[in-house]
Amino acid sequence: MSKISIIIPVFNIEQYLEKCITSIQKQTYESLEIIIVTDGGNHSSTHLIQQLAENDSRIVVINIEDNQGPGFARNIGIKKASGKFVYFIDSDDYIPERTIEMLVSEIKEFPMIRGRLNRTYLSSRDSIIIDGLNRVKMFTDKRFSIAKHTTAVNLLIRKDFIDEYNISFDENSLVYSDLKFLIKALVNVEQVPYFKEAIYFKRLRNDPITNPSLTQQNGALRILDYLALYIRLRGNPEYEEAYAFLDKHFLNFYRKDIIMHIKEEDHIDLIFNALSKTLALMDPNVIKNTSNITRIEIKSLLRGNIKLFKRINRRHQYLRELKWGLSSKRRFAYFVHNRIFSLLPMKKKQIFIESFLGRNYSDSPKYIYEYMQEHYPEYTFVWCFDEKREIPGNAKQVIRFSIPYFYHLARSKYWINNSRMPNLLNKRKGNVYLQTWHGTPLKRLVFDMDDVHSADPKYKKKFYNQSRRWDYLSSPNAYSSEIFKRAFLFDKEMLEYGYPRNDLLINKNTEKDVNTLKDKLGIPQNKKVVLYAPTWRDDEFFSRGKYKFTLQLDLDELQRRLGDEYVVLLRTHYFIANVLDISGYEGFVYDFSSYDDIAELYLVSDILITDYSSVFFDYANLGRPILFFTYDIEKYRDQLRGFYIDMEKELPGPLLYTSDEVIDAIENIDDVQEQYKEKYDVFSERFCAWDDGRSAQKTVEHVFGKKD
Ligand code: C2G
Repeated sequence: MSKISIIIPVFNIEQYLEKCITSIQKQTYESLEIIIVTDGGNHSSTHLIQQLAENDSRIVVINIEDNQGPGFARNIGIKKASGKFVYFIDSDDYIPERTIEMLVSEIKEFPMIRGRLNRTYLSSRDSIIIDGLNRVKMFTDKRFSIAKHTTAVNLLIRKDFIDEYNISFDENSLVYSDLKFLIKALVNVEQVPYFKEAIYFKRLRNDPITNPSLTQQNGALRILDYLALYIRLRGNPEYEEAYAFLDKHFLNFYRKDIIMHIKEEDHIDLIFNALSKTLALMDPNVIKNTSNITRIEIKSLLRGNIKLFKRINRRHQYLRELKWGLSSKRRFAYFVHNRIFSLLPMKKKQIFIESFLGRNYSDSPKYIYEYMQEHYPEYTFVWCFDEKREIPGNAKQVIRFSIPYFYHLARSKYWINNSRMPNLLNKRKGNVYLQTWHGTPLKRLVFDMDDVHSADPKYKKKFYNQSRRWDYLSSPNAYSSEIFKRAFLFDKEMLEYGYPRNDLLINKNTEKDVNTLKDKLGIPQNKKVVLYAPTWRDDEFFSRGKYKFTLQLDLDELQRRLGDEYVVLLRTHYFIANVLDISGYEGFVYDFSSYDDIAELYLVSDILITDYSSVFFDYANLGRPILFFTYDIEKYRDQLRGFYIDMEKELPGPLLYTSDEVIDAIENIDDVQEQYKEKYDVFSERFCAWDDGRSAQKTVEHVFGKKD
């Protein structure tokens, strides 16, 4: 068995490293030398690496004091390698267990072999189905295309070939050092076998904001890095055979990457000279097949005329957006919003307002609206819903994503929202955005999450962009303020006045009001009420934004044991797309999932059952008993989200795991309440202290100014 040296450069990567190394240790091909090159950084993984090395004699650790980039680290690794072949893997990636075995079995007499990559956001995806037939393809003339993604990972290459041609990574390039390695190797071979199946997991980092991979880093630096490398390669006759590939690669980089970066005109200044100088090296024939506007733009670059270039770029960006806008109706609406409606004057006293993605008239936006209707009549409102509805006051209504929706968004100086607004919407200069959010966090939020298991893996990046538009953020308690700052990377004004949505719970908690509400809801006054309001699960969905919920409460048993005394209100989270089947339970179970305002359901209920939903933080304002039906707590806590508080210790009610336990607790609710009294008091003090029935007023006064 020939020895393989696997080289792994490590830099500030603790979170993913273990998965990477264990995937190598589990290889069916065992004759390995695992060279870990730690490349300066914060040393967070030192302990882990030491531990791994102690238990596996195949691991060799090289420590570099100062960070000098992965190219430098890999070159050191190559020098140290004593195997017949070298293989590169990145420390945040991992491989299925037969990868090395398969590469070794197919390399035959060739100097190197490459395999496909499978890109993934999750750590949990492991296995790859390999059918074993016709799996290797030979690259000859088109062999340079394997350098297209500028990565040398998943390449098995002979050590004596590396030495013979003195092949190395470019140490002056931080991001694209692999390109030189690949080009130098490829000009010295005629054929490269290539595995058609993916045998390598490349991790797509879900957090390009606080934990970016190299290619996710700052645009200007990355672009300058690329340009300098291109010059070094394109100016070297040794690589003549690769010139055509390099030119095409550069043009693509320009069209896909540089163009995006210079959407913002100020970004041009920093890269203009380097870009102009670099383009001069490119074969002019390469641009012949591009669009007119790209050609004209590149010509202005070659002339070194920055003013002209900026002008053409402006037009080019406009045309690109228009082309994009013409590709679908929805996109066209965004185009019209961003490029046309946003040119119209802004209405200084108009407020665009929405709650839970237009799904209902509820939550803090509702209470802010109602307060302003009474006390700030000079403001006009545009409410956004997914269908027209009856609401008090004289607000205009628009349907989400209709043309009037985009029109009023652009014209309203103020936006009030409790969840997210579409990613593609530009915020106008002068717009003021009050984000009220929708709950004290129990489950980890955005930048406090590791893997993202929900339907949209780009969640963190999108969330970041969306939250940059917020000017004010409502906070219900000091605990939330701290989390919001960190998890949302929020550094603007925090409005620490409690939740306007909870004003009702303080101001309308009287028998008379409760009975009036019961009549409005159509539930009997002579029965006690249990409200079941669970949250959604990140990994249970039909498609993006459409989640699935399966009822685990045994309604038969519930009715049998509690039916004389109680009625049950079911309330699923607004992400849940399926309707629960409650036929046969009429008069006992009521489905209020699509009812507007959960605060009214809190008021009429005597007991709340929930799980990991933030509803209990608000409900605690009422001082009534809360039960936690947490049948899947392990999965939820350990795999999906993780919690901010210790559910076992800090909750104001018991954790229950079966339907029977829930029923038992309801039957003995006085004992439960007594038992949790102390915890309940501590809990309310910590989370409900700011809710004093005047949150809407204080919030409005802060944003819109106090009335005399
Ligand atoms: N909600 C509801 N019905 C449910 C669950 C929730 O009406 N069955 C409403 C409540 O107002 C609740 C809010 O939606 O406070 C948020 O719901 P969570 O279950 O807490 O879940 P999520 O939308 O993920 O928000 O910081 C809070 C977190 O972000 C949670």
